[in-house]
Amino acid sequence: MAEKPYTSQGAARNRKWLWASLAALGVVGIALGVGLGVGLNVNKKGAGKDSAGAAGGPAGDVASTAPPANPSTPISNTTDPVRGGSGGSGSVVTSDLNVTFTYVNEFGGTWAYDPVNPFNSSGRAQSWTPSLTEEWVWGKDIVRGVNLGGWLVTEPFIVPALYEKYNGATPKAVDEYTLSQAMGANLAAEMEEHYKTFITEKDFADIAAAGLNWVRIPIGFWAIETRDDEPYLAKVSWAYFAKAISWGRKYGIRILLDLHALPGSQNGWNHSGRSGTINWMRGAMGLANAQRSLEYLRSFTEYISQPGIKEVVPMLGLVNEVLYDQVGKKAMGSFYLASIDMIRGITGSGAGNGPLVAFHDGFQGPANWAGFLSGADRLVMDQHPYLAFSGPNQNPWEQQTGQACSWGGGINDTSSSWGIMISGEWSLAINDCGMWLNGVDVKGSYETTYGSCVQFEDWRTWDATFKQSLLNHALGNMDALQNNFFWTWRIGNSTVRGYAPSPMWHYQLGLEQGWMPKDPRVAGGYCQQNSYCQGCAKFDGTYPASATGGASQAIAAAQTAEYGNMAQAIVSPAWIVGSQSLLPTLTQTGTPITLAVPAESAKWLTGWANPNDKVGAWVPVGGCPYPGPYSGDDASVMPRALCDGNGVGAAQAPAAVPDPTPTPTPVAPAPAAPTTGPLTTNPAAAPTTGPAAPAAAP
Ligand SMILES: *[C@@H]1O[C@H](CO)[C@@H](O)[C@H](O)[C@H]1NC(C)=O
Ligand SMILES: *[C@@H]1O[C@H](CO)[C@@H](O)[C@H](O)[C@H]1NC(C)=O
Ligand SMILES: *[C@@H]1O[C@H](CO)[C@@H](O)[C@H](O)[C@H]1NC(C)=O
Ligand SMILES: *[C@@H]1O[C@H](CO)[C@@H](O)[C@H](O)[C@H]1NC(C)=O
Ligand SMILES: *[C@@H]1O[C@H](CO)[C@@H](O)[C@H](O)[C@H]1NC(C)=O
Ligand SMILES: CC(=O)N[C@H]1CO[C@H](CO)[C@@H](O)[C@@H]1O
Repeated sequence: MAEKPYTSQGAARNRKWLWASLAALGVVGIALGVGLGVGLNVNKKGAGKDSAGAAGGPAGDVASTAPPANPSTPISNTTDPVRGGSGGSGSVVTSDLNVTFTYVNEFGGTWAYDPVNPFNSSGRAQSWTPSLTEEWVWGKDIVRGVNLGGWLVTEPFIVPALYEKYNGATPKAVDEYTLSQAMGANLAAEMEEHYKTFITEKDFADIAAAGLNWVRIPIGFWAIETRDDEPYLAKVSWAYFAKAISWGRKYGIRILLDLHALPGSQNGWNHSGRSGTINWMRGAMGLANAQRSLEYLRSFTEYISQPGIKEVVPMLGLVNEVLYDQVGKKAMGSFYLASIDMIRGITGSGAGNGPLVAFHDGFQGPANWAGFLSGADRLVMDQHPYLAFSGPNQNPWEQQTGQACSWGGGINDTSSSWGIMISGEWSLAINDCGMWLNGVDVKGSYETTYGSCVQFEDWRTWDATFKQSLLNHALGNMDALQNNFFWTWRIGNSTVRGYAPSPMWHYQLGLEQGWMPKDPRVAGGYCQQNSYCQGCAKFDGTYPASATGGASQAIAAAQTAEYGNMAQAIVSPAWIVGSQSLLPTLTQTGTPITLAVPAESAKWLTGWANPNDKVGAWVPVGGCPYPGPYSGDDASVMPRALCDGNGVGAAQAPAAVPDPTPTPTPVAPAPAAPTTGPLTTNPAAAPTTGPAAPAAAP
């Protein structure tokens, strides 16, 4: 989440690098023999599901299903008689940590885990949600989701205790970058303890019991690897994501994998890993960081497209919350298109072949993206409609609920005309109160204007009237947004205050304390019933065919022309314009990274869905110096010449040393330095779409 206007903090201006770009590499987007060798079998059709009310109001939906009091039963002869089995409400579950708890689910949900045949059994979140061995029907089934924020990508306001401990450190922990530095030698132990305890298997059972059926899980690129001196804990969060996949299967919860923190930072906010400048599709390292990002999306895609996994992780979010004003629509769109080409090259197109792919709208709303890549195979538009960050708001909640309801018509129109829309984040907050919501030790606009936020932060003082306002607000949002993911499932306690200090963002607490609905289906029709429904428009459940993997998936030619060149699309800061051919770039000669398969799944999974995908990984060109991944905001690091990859004549000193507070000045492209080999212009500036050729041989 996030959303203050971006403020430059100059944090990345700590190194001066000489750079030079290179010659020789392939086009963006890997190209593969498309037809997937791996059996991408289509799910069995779901049978006997209740409709979740695509066509109707709440009345028919809410008829509750009596909980079957099944005892736990063994599914098959199992190597793990303790954890294996299945059951309904009242049965006893043993978790992967050997913790025992009673499964309680008033909506007819079941859990199931069969270690012998793990991929053909699954829990069911509720009687009205298809299990993972059944098909999810877009337009009929509704995503009622929640984010697992603050877990695999930490945020000060979600896990304040982690950051409070290092508030006095040097540097002060303000984002995961500085937190990792502050933890120092304890990083692995402390961060893994957080992963192990903040979200556990039991949360998946509780999420199903709350009537929810999807989770969105933010993850940082360091789940795959870190490079050079990036301080994040590498690879460990992936092991926890893999656990979440097995929990999702056991309890029947689907997962949206959300790449939330990208190399160089895509928004300059703390939850991108590092707050400060934006160096992704922007600045001297904008192209190289984007190429790295493509490589990470590739590893994720290969993992989650495997049979047995793809049913649990049916959606991949490309990039969380790019800061539109700083990066620009063309740069965003061209990265999205390159990603989609790469992903569909791996998975093939059409229903059942790899994940749906979601892109974030940069807070511009669906009208801004009308027609974007129209015709693309299973492309999803993601918006994060927050009301919290538009100034020191003292309006009554009811008025803001009307605002939320007013979004419903546009969502329904876009669903009919373009494709699937989700609201990947939203909250109950209509002001920016919440401890460290605006960053560590940063006061928000409300506190600055009115002096105190404590009445919104200490939920223990809330009365029934206020809780009802929040509950109504939840219902209005859920009704208008339809396919939605609340941000977030849990806010951790502050050690200083002794309670969770951003309660308007805390789903689980709201459930317990009465400001979140016990059954989210009751939201159906809320806006209409309360006369909030200006501009309401019904969506009849029929998406354009390409949106759900039906016939005619082809991106309109005008769109591929507009967004087909990733390097040329980088135009920020303004000094880049005209110098794109000098942007540092990577080359596809590395070893691709296959994500680790948990030991218990090693019999069934390789981690790599498409054995024909053998293109080299995007890596630095040997012998060419690069600016640091976060340092490209400064014109002084922009190369003046191409690098041929042998270090010969590579580094050309910048024309001038920047003054301490440089005003960005246009950099004239310098003539290429003489080298021993032929210099070419940067091939990354070549068009990126169309059937891609195999990249440069490793
Ligand atoms: C489990 O094993 C026992 C004996 O080894 C056998 O009698 C039984 O049929 C098996 N059950 C299943 C579900 O395979
Ligand atoms: C859980 O208990 C079983 C035996 O009851 C044991 O084999 C297994 O190693 C334990 N797992 C953990 C994570 O402690
Ligand atoms: C379960 O999987 C096994 C092999 O993994 C397969 O033989 C069996 O037919 C599957 N059963 C069902 C009900 O899908
Ligand atoms: C958080 O604080 C509340 C009191 O506000 C307490 O009841 C709860 O147990 C605490 N949670 C944790 C995980 O310590
Ligand atoms: C959107 O369409 C759905 C399905 O027809 C309907 O239930 C809902 O009320 C509509 N929302 C708005 C805000 O019009
Ligand atoms: C400085 C900074 O990046 N602050 C952001 C930290 O994250 C919160 C929550 O997402 C934002 O509101 C801040 O703007």
